[in-house]
Amino acid sequence: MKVLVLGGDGFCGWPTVLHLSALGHEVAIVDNLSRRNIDIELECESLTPIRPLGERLRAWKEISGNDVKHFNFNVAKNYQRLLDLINDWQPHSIVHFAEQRAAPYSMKSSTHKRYTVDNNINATNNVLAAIVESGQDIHVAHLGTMGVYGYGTAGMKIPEGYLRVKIETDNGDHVENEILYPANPGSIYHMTKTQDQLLFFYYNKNDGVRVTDLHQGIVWGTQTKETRQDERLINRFDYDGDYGTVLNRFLMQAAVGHPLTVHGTGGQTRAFIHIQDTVKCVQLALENPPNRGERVQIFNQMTETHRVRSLAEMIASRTGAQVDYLPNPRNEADENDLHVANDRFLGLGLDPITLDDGLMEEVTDVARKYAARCDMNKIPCVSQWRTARKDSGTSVVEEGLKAAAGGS
Ligand code: NAD
Ligand code: USQ
Repeated sequence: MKVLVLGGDGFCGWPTVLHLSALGHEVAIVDNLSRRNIDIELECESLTPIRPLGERLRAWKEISGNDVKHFNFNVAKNYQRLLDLINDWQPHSIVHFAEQRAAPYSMKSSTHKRYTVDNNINATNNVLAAIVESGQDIHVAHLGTMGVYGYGTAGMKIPEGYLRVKIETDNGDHVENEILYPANPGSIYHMTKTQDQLLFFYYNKNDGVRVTDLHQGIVWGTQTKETRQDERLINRFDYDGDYGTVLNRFLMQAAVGHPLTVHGTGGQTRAFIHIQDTVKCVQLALENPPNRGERVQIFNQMTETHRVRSLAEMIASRTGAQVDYLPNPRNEADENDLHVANDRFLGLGLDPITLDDGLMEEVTDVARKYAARCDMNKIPCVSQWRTARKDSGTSVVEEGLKAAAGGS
C-alpha cells in the first residue's frame, strides 16, 4: 500500500512511518517541521536527542533498505502542493497526524489559540478538499482524541463515536437514531478535534470520502520496535509543561529527582495507550478501511483508564519520588470516572499493552540516560486555562480557589 503520513516527523508519526515501512508499505512523509520550531519558541527540546529528519531517514534506509521521502510544506496553507503531491504520488491511504496537539500550548495566549484553530482545521479541510479534487478514492485515517467526548459519562461506557438516542416526537411516538456523541471539548486544541469530526461527517456525506477517525487517549512510552534499532531513530520525548503528557512526565520526573506534579486532587481519570499500540492501531485501521458509501468509521484508540493520582502514587511507591499536589492550571473536573468501549480494535486483533513494569522501566531508563538534557525550569505547567482579569490581576482559577477557601 502507498501511505502518505502527514506529520510523520512527530511523536506518533515517526514510529508509525517506521512501522508501516517495516511492514513493506511504501511510505512518504509530509511535515513542515512546525513542532521542531515550537521547541525553539518554547526554548525546550525533546529529552531524547532526536536527529534531523534527513538523518533519521538516511539511518532508516541504511538499516531497512527502505526509502521514505519527505516533503516539507504546510498542509494547512500550501493547498496546491498537497493536491499536486496527491495527484503525482497517488497514495492509497493518508494518515493525518499534522496538527498542533498540546492542550496547554493551545491555551497560552490568543495567538496560540488562533494558531491552533487555523492550523488544525485548515489542515483537515485541505486534506479532504484535495482528496475530492483529485478524484481518487483515498482512505484517510485521522488521529482524533478521546477529549472530543469530554471525560464524563452518564454511567455508561463511552461508545465508539456514535450514540443511540430515542427521541419522543410531537405525537408521542418514539424515533430511534444514531448521532455523533455530543462534543464536550476541554481546551481549544480539543475543540479543533471536535470541528474536524464535522468536516469528516460532511465530506463523507457529500463526497463519499472514506474516513477513519481514531479517538486516541494519552500516549505513553517513547520507543517502539523500530525506533529501538538505532540511536539515530530514537523517538521524541516531550517533558515540558506544555507538550509533556502526564504519565511520561511522572516517569521522567521520578528519574530526574523532581516531585511528581499532580494537578489539583489528581482525581482526573483519563484513557491511555502505549506508543507501540498506537502504531499497531494505525496499521489495523489502514488494513480495515470503511467501504465506499459507509459513514465515518470511529474507533476509540485506548487500552486502559487511570486516575492521575493513582499513577502518581504507583510511581512514587516504585521509585520513592515525592508527590506534589499543585493548584490546577486547567479548567477541568477535579474528579471523574471514565469507562470507554474499545471493542472495535480488540475485534481486529489488538492485544493491548497495559501498564507494565518493564515498559515503565524503559521510559525511566531513557529519562535517566538523557537526564542531563532536562531543563528543570521547563517542567512546571504555566499555561493557564483562564487568563487574569484586568481589574484584579488574579486569574479566574485563582479567584475560584480563593472563593472556595472562603476568601474574598
Ligand atoms: P507532534 O506534535 O509530535 O507531531 C505532529 C507533527 O505534525 C509534527 O511533526 C509537526 O511538525 C507536524 N505538523 C503540524 N502541523 C502541520 C502542518 N500544518 N503541516 C505539516 N506538518 C504539520 O504530535 P503527536 O503527539 O505525534 O500527535 C500526532 C496526532 O495524534 C495529533 O493530531 C494529536 O492530536 C493526536 N494525538 C496525540 C496524542 C498524544 O498523547 N501524543 C494522543 C491522542 C491524539
Ligand atoms: N496533569 C497533571 N500533571 C501534569 C500534567 C498533566 O496532573 O504534570 C493532568 C492534567 O491536568 C489532565 C491530565 O493530567 O487532567 C491529562 O493531561 P495530559 O497533558 O497528559 O493530556 P491532555 O492535555 O489531555 O492531552 C494529551 C495529548 C493530546 C491528546 C490527549 C488525549 O497532548 O494530543 O489528544 O492527551 S485525551 O486526554 O484522551 O483527550
